[in-house]
Amino acid sequence: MAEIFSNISRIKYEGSDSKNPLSFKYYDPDRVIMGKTMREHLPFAMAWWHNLCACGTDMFGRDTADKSFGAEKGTMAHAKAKVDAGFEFMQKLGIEYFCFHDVDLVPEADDIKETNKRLDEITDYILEKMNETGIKCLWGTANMFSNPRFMNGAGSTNSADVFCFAAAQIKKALDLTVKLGGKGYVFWGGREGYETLLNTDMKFEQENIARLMKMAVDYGRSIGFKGDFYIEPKPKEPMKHQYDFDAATAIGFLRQHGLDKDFKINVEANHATLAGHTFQHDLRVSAINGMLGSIDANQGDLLLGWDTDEFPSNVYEATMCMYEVLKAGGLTGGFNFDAKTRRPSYTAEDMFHAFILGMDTFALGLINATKIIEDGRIDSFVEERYSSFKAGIGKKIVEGSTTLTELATIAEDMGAPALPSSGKQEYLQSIVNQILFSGLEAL
Ligand code: XUL
Ligand code: CO
Repeated sequence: MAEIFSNISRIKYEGSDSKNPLSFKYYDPDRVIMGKTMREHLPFAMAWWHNLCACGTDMFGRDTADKSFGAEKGTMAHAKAKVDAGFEFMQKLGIEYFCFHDVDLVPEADDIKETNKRLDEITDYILEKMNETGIKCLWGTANMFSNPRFMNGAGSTNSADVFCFAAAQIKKALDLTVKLGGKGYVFWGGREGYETLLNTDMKFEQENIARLMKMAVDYGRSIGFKGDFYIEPKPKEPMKHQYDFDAATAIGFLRQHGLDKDFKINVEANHATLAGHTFQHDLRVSAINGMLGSIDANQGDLLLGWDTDEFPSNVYEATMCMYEVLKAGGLTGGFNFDAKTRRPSYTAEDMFHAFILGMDTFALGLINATKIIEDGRIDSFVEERYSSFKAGIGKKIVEGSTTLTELATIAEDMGAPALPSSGKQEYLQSIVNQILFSGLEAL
């Protein structure tokens, strides 16, 4: 088989002084940090759809990138060429996982039985490549948003026939995820939402989504799927309002329907910011509920109100992300670059630059987050900030051994309470800067 990215060799760690564009400056897979290698801390994944399928088309213009990989598009030969390209790409970058939707892998036929045959054939080929290279599947999913039949959603559709079709796709995608040894299975409810409440029975739609998810869990467990199911929240786009608005909403839904033992959250940075949160916020919400599962590592543009799916370059965000991940004891999933190169970055080399950027950004995030934790000033400040609840009446409140009446009496006897201690936000922000940029004085 001919090399596809023949002018690019394996990307190596060369350190921060290197000017070689095709090298890692910070991602050093074998470097040990807090008892684990960077590779173990950062199980990176390639998103099949963006990296091997998306060619730069947007609402106003057609493809800029050529991802035919030497084969005619829309054919099984092209599906195989994408596998060849994908595995060569991952090997050259040292990416250990991939994520896929069913329809990323093969051209969809009119008849689902024919699509499924194609999926069987391509996953046999993918499995061969996995065995040859040691590359693994992070998660699989079914695309239940592109085909016009899903215009009103999949679980939330008004058509029982479409609901059946969604079930068939989930069943097959679960079969494939198990076949490929995937660690997780994702539900991103792209069209599970509404355009107007004038035509929508919200309660019924949400109950139907839960019914579909329950059937998926039952089926998955029956075929030996031991991994996590994930909801990937997103507040809008393509729908005006999506039911899995953010981590808190999705967690409430999972608990309401008894799905919380089987599901965790797949937090996507750009989705969190679309919901009006920071990336760190949705990570924290997931973590404190024991549901931080996996991450779609990308970033948005805060000046734009849509999902730009950029490769992560923001070291502050990556630092706070890794701070949350380290504090939560790591992920059960991994870091999937659900990201695409910008439309004018259309060359094969740009695909490598993008992953180098993303991987180096998260390596920096990991190094910085470790420094913040080892420095300890932030954590001890937060600890100290709540110290009034460690003794006296504060302790009684936490232990549940007081009453509203006792507290009211204390308040009445105290006169005006002293102001709470300062939040010291600016001081804490300067600690973060000091930790991130120490060493620059050597210039
Ligand atoms: C869309 C998105 C999806 C999911 C998988 O915004 O993030 O690609 O990650 O369906
Ligand atoms: Co995503």
